[in-house]
Amino acid sequence: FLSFVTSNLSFLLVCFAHPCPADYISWYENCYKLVEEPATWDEAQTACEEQGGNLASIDMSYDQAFVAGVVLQGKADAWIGLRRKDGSYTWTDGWPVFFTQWGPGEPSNIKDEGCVSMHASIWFHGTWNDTKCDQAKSYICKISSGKTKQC
Ligand SMILES: [Ca+2]
Repeated sequence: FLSFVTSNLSFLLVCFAHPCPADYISWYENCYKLVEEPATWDEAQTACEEQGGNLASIDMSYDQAFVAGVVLQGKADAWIGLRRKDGSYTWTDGWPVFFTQWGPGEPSNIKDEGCVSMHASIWFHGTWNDTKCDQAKSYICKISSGKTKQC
């Protein structure tokens, strides 16, 4: 019985102390991770779902600054969870599209360019571009706290 209590106690302590999975970065209520292994937008969304999350939604300007600056760090253009369907954009996690950070001239809304990536280049400051979904890119997963698998 004592070992049962002890093991469950340590489980709880781990969850309170580290609300995000090990390789995720904690930011307010959410956990973010840059995956540098290139994938198509669909593959990336599936991979994020398998970890209990979605491709990252960007809900507000300070989330944008954090994701562009701390998570992406100018490493490579990366998919986020925004996609155009039937002419309008939706986040894969169902969050309403209140905030956007399109780059100059974006979204270009060219046919077949319905998936959105964040620019890594410092010249674009993490702004967004709608581009072809079947391109292989790095991607950013997001898990909302309380939805992590281990806790
Ligand atoms: Ca574009």
